[in-house]
Amino acid sequence: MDAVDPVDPVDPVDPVGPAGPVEEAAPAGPAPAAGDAPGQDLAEQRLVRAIRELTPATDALPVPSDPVRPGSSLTVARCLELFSAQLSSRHVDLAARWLRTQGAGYYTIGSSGHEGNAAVAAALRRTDPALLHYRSGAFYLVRAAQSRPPRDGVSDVLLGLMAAAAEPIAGGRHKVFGHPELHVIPQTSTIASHLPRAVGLAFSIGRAARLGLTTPWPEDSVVVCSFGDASVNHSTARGALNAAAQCAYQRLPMPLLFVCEDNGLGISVRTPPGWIEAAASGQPLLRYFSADGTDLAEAYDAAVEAAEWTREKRAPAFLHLRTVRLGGHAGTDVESAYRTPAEIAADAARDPLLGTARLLVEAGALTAAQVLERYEASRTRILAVAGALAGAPRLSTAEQVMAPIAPRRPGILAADIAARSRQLAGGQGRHAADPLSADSSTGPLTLAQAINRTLADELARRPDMIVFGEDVGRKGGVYGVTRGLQRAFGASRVFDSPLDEQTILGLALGAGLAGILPVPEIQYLAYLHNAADQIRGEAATLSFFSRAQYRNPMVVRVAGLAYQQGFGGHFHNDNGLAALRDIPGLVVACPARPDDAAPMLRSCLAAAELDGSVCVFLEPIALYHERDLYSEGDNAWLADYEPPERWGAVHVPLGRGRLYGTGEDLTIITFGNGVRMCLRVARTLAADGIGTRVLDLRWLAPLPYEDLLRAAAATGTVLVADETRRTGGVSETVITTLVDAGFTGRIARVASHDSFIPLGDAAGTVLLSEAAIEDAARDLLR
Ligand SMILES: Cc1ncc(C[n+]2csc(CCOP(=O)(O)OP(=O)(O)O)c2C)c(N)n1
Ligand SMILES: [Mg+2]
Repeated sequence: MDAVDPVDPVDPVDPVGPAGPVEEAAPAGPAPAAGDAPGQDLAEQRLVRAIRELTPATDALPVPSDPVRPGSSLTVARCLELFSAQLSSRHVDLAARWLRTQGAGYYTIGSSGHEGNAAVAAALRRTDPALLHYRSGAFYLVRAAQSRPPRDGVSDVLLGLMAAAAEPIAGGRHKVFGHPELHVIPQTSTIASHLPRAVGLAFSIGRAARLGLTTPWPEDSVVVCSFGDASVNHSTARGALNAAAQCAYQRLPMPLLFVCEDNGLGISVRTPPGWIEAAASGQPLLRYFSADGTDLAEAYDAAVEAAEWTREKRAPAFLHLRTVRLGGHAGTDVESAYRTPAEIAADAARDPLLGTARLLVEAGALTAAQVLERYEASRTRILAVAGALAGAPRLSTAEQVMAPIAPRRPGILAADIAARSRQLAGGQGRHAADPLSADSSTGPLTLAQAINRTLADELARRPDMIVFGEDVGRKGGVYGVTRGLQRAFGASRVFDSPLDEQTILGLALGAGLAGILPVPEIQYLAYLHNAADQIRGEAATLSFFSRAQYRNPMVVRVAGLAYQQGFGGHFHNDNGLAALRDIPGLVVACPARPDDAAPMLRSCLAAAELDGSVCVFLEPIALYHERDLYSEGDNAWLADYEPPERWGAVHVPLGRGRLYGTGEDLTIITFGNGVRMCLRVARTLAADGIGTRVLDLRWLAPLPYEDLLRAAAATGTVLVADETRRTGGVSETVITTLVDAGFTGRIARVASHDSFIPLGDAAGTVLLSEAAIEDAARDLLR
């Protein structure tokens, strides 16, 4: 991470899991020495001089309910309240830089110049979910003050930039704005990555109501989502704006207020003047509002109008707040390297604090001297709080840091599945229009049919579950895996999404927050990479950065892996899993056969719902419709669908493998397509008197650690047969796991080549083959 990233590197120094005890967190951070408090720098001196020169426009004293300026809906009383938050936000920024010099703070990206966002908070309800920009200090402080009872938002922010364990949302893991009671959902450093989630949340509030589900938010809520001007150019942002507009086009509720805080810069790069307006205005489906964000009255009026419009129309709006950035991008960024003194001075003259001071002085609500008194009183208060908190304990052990990554409760999952099994066996909850009962409930199923059947049964049991993606609705999936589900469960629960993987996953992210259990489909593994950050940076980190106060339950179904008989080329046969396997806490399931797919999918859904797990359910395309194992027509790759009363008995816990055979000579460890290949090789070897046992990992994360060690120890000779690539593939981890555990037997591996997969039969030249597995097995035993 570079020095200018919105989140300065946080020293992994100390504590808590969800609501963990702060007292246990040790050691305290350095406390600044008394008398170290900073003086006014040149920019502050300039501000103070400008405030001193302000004069009243009237001799009359206003009453609190008067407009602070004729024609504005911002009253004097409200303006005074918001000014207080603006002052606090500014002094928190100054304190952050001071704490940094004292070695007590780690984060100096401030909100200075953006304090106009106080008006946005004031224009919204305190229960409207907010996904905020990293310059949202004033917004956060206003929200905190609106809370019942009011919170001291200043302490929250200061604790955050100190990486203190007592910070209420991330607990010292990150500097974010967030708090469940304030309905502020924490965001990552990745600019624009929260916009798809915001779209998903705005969509899901309406969808949940339609499904009769309760969410943490009132049905008439508006979701607010803020970001910078440079971020508008990001394809993630453009995709989200497009998805919101497309919803509006279809008259689907999309109560989403996009707020662009346009300071004209992305670190050092100028946004072309007028670009944001050109890019965002004039779109009939995205109502554009604009205001000078340095003028609190104007910003408030525009924010009220935009929020009311969005709330009433249930349609998206874009509020363009023209702001300034005072100071460098972060404390470490020297802006004089890329801005002229005149540019810097021009922005200083538009300081929002000066703007609000002018409003109040001109209205006769405060004198210039009183403004300065408040300014200094705010400084004194914030520095006192900062000084008092500077010694706060930090995270100090890996266990403390990692506690919220992926809470798992296998016992509770198993009990839930058993209970559901009883419930369905008793005839409750099974959907009357079971889509498969006609054609496949009587005979053995393929992998695709088993997944379809399980989705049907789970949709019937879980009214909060939705299934969506490209082509999953009317067509029933490119491979027919969701066939019949829309007909059976309706288009509110099983539906086609726009062709944008970031939107699909963003929808899942928002739906999960709203209390829905989302099962998105990514049509091909190659196209997950197109949107991987929505899983990697968003879904998987939310629990970590919120001490598990927010979670992202989801089961992402991904069709993937190779061996589609001469079809498709690389993008339909992608075998790259490294980008998933290294994500902390992510569950990666890879069922090879129908009788594993059903219980594994049930386990993933239960884990998502009960533990908030983020699960990727990787479905080997080439096995979807496979029927045979050893010979044509043997139907040995089909399996009966277990009736509900057996679900408890056949439950597959996360991270448990499946062992085939009892051979004493060789253990082959594999997964996915490899399972079928290895079972065939095992039969060939058996004909030569070689006894083999085959372990199907089934779960690529978490790996079936115990099963793996046991299977390896049973023969002392291990071949890893890995259809993913030799570099970065699954076999690297399996072998390392064995070595780390002290396995001293013989080990070898066969994997696919470090190649992309070509079209047609040439694919076979780079993919793991049965022949390669057999050769490696014989070599190993030679
Ligand atoms: C996807 C991504 N790329 C790059 C960065 C590094 N970065 C952090 S902030 C920033 C500029 C953002 O500018 P803008 O959106 O205008 O917000 P501002 O800081 O000006 O308020 C960049 C490039 C990032 N955080 N995320
Ligand atoms: Mg900017």
